[in-house]
Amino acid sequence: MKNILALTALSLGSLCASDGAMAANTVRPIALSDTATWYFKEATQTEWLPAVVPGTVHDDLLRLNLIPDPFFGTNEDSVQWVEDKDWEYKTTFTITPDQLAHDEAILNFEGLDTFADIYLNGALLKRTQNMFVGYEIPVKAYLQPGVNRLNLLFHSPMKQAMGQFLSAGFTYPADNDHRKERVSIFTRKAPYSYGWDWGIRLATSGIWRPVTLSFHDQVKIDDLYIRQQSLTDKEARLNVRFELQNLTDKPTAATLRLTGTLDGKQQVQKEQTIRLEPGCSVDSLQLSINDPQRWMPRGWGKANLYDIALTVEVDGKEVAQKQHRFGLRTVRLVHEPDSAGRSFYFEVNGKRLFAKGSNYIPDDALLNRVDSARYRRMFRDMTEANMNMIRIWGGGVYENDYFYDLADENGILVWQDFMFGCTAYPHDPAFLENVKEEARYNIRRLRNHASLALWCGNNEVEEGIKYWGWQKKYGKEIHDSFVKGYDILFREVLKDQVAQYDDRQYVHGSPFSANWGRIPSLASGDSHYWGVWYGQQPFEILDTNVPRFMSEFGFQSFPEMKTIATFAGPEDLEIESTVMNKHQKSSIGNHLIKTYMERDYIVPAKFEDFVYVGLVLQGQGMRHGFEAHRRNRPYCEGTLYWQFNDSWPVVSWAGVDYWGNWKALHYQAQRAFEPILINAIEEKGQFNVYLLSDSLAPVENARLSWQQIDFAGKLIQKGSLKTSVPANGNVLAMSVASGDFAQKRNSSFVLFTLKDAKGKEIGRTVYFFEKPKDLALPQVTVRKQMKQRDGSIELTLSADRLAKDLFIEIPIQGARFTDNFFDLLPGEKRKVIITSPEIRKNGDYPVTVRHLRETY
Ligand code: BMA
Repeated sequence: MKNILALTALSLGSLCASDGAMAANTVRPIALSDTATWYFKEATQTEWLPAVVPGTVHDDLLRLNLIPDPFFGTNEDSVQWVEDKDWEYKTTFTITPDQLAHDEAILNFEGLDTFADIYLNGALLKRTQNMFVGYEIPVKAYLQPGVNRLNLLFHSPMKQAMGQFLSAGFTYPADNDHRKERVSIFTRKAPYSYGWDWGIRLATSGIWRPVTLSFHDQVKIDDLYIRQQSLTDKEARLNVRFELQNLTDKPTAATLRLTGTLDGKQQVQKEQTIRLEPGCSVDSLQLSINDPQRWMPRGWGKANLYDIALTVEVDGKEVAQKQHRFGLRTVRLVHEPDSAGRSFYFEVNGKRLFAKGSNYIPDDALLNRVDSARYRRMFRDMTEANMNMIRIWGGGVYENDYFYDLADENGILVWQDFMFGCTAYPHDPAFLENVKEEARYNIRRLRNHASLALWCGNNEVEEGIKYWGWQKKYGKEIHDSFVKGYDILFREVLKDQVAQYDDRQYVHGSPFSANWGRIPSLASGDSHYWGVWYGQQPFEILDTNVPRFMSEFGFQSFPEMKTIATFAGPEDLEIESTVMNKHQKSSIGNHLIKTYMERDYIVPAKFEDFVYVGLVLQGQGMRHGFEAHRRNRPYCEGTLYWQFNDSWPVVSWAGVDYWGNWKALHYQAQRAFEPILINAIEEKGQFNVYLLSDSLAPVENARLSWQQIDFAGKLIQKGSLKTSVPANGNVLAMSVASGDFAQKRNSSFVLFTLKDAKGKEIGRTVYFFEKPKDLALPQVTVRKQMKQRDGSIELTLSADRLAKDLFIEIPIQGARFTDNFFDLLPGEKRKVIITSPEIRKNGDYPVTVRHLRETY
């Protein structure tokens, strides 16, 4: 149950440094009560109502039917009052005299959203002002035998920040903050909760992360920091630094034991006895691991993880333990001047890595709904799509520990933004202190994770200051203060915090300097290329406007119909209906989708066909970019699409919708991110076929075969050639005059396959010569056979003529498909497995199939 004062797994932080950096801790907490129940109320009311902790006011109101589902219809509007109120939470728990006899008791709040006054038994323990910081509060002196009362008063974020807003003298350029009084920038609270151009506004309050109480004797481990000092094939040397607290008032002799374990087998152990003076001590032990097994990113090998554990014994008795999983690897951002400008690539274990991935936003407007199954599903979405990197974008939250654990296990590198995005920020001393505390807490919490690759100051703040017209809008004085604030916050304060607490690299912001309107700067650092979309440039511009690292580019689509049906009724199914517009937060979004669709597709008349073609358009367009970025290695060494996920059901740039359904975009990413990709393109009158590999193994004696086939299945011509694919590099395997493929350009395609020396297929691609709207697509009915069992449906599809961009739909949210949004070739028999725990052997599921030609 969630409504308990959880007293299970504990995460302890540093009292020495008065913050709460965490690492897994095995000091057994004593369960005070499994029945503590939480209550909440609006501050001016008298009646207490049952609450669930962790959670938010919105979650509690929704569960009690006191607000309507904010995601449905236009309900967003009717729940906005919640953010203007103050809210109280309370619970009681019982303490025994035995528990009180321990040397210390720690009340640990892992996250409070945001302005909370914490009271225990009539005493004010703390006033908080930062959602991103966890607090460990020593409470032994406040506890009493018998019943103890814990109360929290959450101040409305609007009211709390209104004084700052009014005295600032101007409104900050936080365009994504959907209220006239833009207070968001004053509050250290998830920026997206105030609205975004894909986001509902739900400015939440509440105990959003676990609360625990634990007891400690003699010694408490406040922090365990594992640093890799050197790594060769023979040996890894680690420095393990720890912060210990002697909780007694006498010097204590403590025996420290440090162990390193891999796959359950102990690799190394070290022991040392030290004298701890009362209070805090910082010390370290050296550990060397022979024959180190490296942590490899996805696609390059196994993500090996060692368990590093520290145990403290006093008088032969274990009094404290802490452990963390740790990966041995090197990661370096190579961000150096070169002949073109300035490079931007990750070197992992000494090799250049082409980063394939996406930008992650918080997966829900109500974050407590994201349970561990959902986190695991998201990592499956990443790994199945051959991704090796995720950027945690700066308008959301620093994720919970589980997210980084999954990233470690799955070999997904994490690019971590600090939580600042798309606006200037204040830089007064109080604000900077608050930010420092937030940075210190999160750096210390996350620095042991192998997956963590980079710290980045913010998202698009410098770009805003330079290019978004703020100079004109605000005048020189205010604009100068934005520039000064930027330098202080992102070039000094955060940079210094990273340097102080971690060995990782830091970049002040993303993009580094490039703005899509100013092409020359694409040659330096990472870029967000919005010429496609905002600039209305064709997708083909991505072939030539290639950055060193594409950290964002994107294109919107409506989510598929079954997702739309979760927030709209049949009467709302029009592009511009009031309900659809509530779920389209980009004012120019629909216009741009239509504009691009007209260029490449026949725009369908029916709403659901428009939704479907929009999905296809987004997927094909983005794929063009992925291929261009890979083709341009080593100049360009990464592509992260905007955006991986959604925080509610909405029209957006996402590749995976709120309910976990892959859009065409994510299937196209999966294909374009295959370790070996066949990429055919017509360039300057030549028909060129590239083989693009980021696999560490070269392929010798491979065979590339091609067949030009018309839409009715008739072979026009074919050929093959022997080739090889270099390790982690590209080759132009075939180059012929485009004129060699002059026949039936609008009614044929070329099917490429690549086989290794043993004849195993290692690549496959279908190439079309013309835009979809110029193709003479045939009318065809797709035959389907279904075999059903509990949990899955096996679907076999076939057609005598081409069925282009075929989309299979099943009205089960989050159902997984082994493939979807593909071209069913003439005469081909294609098997697709659909899986979902909801599928029953004898259930009746209307599986439908549509393809492009059916939409006009
Ligand atoms: C990007 C992001 C977001 C935004 C997106 C689409 O650059 O960083 O701020 O949602 O553009 O406008």
